[in-house]
Amino acid sequence: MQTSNPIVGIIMGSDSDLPVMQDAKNFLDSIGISAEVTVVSAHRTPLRMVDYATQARKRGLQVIIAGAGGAAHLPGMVASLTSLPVIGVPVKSSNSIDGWDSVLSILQMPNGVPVATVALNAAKNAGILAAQIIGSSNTSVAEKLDAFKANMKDEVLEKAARLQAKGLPNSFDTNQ
Ligand code: RP5
Repeated sequence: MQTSNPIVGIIMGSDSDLPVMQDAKNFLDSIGISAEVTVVSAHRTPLRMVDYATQARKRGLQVIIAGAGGAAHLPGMVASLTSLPVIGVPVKSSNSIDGWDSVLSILQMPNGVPVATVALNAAKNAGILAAQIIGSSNTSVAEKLDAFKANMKDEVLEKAARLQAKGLPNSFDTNQ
């Protein structure tokens, strides 16, 4: 399927990362941000990685979300090749020891080459953060993010009300 004028690039080291990375695409779809999705491997296709990162800005991308597992060098290497913001998603993959390897490979970048690293497998947060970056200069996206946050607040208040309805003590809400 062709995505018209994608402004977010979602890349991952292998198609085995897709079950995690799909959450980023789903969130961006839900607020109407066009995103493309493909496989780019730092180790298996290094020249494709260089091409993707160096062409990203002129192709119209504004943010790159990169997910990988194990020796997860894709986000950091892409960040070294572009001045676009790069959000890294550590994936607990078949070649991960316990997930810490993926987290630390993406998190511990040297000064000068930041990667905004989300939690293990937290691709939805990567999608939200990408939208927030775009929303900093796009009012329509910002309004959708405000609605998303307001909805989260309502959900939490409903959860609190459900606990209270079970008779659990909650003097905080009772006394508001
Ligand atoms: C990493 O190796 C990929 O990002 C993936 O998380 C992991 C396993 O890849 P496959 O062996 O499933 O292709 O580079």
